[in-house]
Amino acid sequence: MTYELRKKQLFERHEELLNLKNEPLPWGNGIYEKYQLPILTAEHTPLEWRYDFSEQDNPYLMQRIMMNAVLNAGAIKLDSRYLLVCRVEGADRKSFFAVAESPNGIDGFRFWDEPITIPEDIIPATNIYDMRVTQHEDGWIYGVFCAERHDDSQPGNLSAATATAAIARTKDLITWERLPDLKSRSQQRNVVLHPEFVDGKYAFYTRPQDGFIDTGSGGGIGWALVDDITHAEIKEEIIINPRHYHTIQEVKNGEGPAPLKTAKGWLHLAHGVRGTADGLRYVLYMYMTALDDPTRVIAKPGGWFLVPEGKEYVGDVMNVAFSNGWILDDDGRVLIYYATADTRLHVAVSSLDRLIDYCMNTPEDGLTTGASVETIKHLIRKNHGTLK
Ligand code: M1P
Repeated sequence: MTYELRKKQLFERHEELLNLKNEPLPWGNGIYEKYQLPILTAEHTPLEWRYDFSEQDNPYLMQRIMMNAVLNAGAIKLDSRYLLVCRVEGADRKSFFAVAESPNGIDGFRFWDEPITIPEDIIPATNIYDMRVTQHEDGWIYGVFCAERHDDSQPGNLSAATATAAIARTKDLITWERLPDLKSRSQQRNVVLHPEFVDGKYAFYTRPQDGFIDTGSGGGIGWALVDDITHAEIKEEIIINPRHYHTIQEVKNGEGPAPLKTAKGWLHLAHGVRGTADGLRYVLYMYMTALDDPTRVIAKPGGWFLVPEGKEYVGDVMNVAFSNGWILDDDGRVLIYYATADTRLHVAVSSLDRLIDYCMNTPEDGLTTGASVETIKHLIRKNHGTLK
């Protein structure tokens, strides 16, 4: 096959992939609909990012730069455009951010021509990932993400790393202004900016952790107020959504996207992690907090909300569902963007009404088998009309 013919076929196949229609899967759980196809994978990244299309320089038409995964995306609807700030991971294990745009939020996602350039902080990061995008009432769009650096206090340990919450802001997702990293006594990952001022201050959902992986004494999802976002520093931090023994969030948890404001309260999506004989299991769960006090939990549906199923289970990091982006659409639909197995990105569609109903009416985790059995029996007797 000639170079030109192979190149033509490469573009045709890529175009076919980008144009695939995505259909909802039948027989969901009533809470949301998952879709048949992932919305973005490494194969969706532009061919120009991967191939050198000079026949002279690349006569074998090899991929010069390979892509490994597209995952954990921040999300925003801007001027009727559904935009995802994706974490793209190259074959070299470095993650970077790139915007993918779709006309409907469900399919037809295409990456913008070039990845985002995020300016460095004073100490450059080795890796950056998992941006939460917050359209703040101060007029800026903020991206809060994890900046990972080698932990130089352990020079003999090549795997020792630190996690810090990094902050950048933009008006158009093209040009980004980097602000200094969030100062905190502990390491931080999964930090999210609340969209409104609280007591005139910027408010962050935090996730204090003792080490790069272990949350250790970090008790769960935290909350901190910050006076000046251009020199953000956590002085006081409280835990608003704690971890708990023998739950889906026993080992760790973390806020997902910025919460959605509803008439009934702030709607939160988060991930919970538990240990298994086969490693960690990451699932999504929800909770709600009061409108007048976003630190006060008012609804705590028990158990997981969304887990990796079927093919979703398999990939680079098995048994992981993770979300840091959702869009509340004008018609009340909620588009939940979630990644599975740290490999690919999907959408699940619900609505504000359904998610509020789910949060308000799903029984809480009673924290023991006995309590769970009573909860199930209550439902059975209600259905049988034998409730006393
Ligand atoms: O591998 C699963 C996830 O692990 C981390 O999340 P957490 O900090 O809660 O353990 C993150 O690195 C995330 O990107 C990843 O998907």
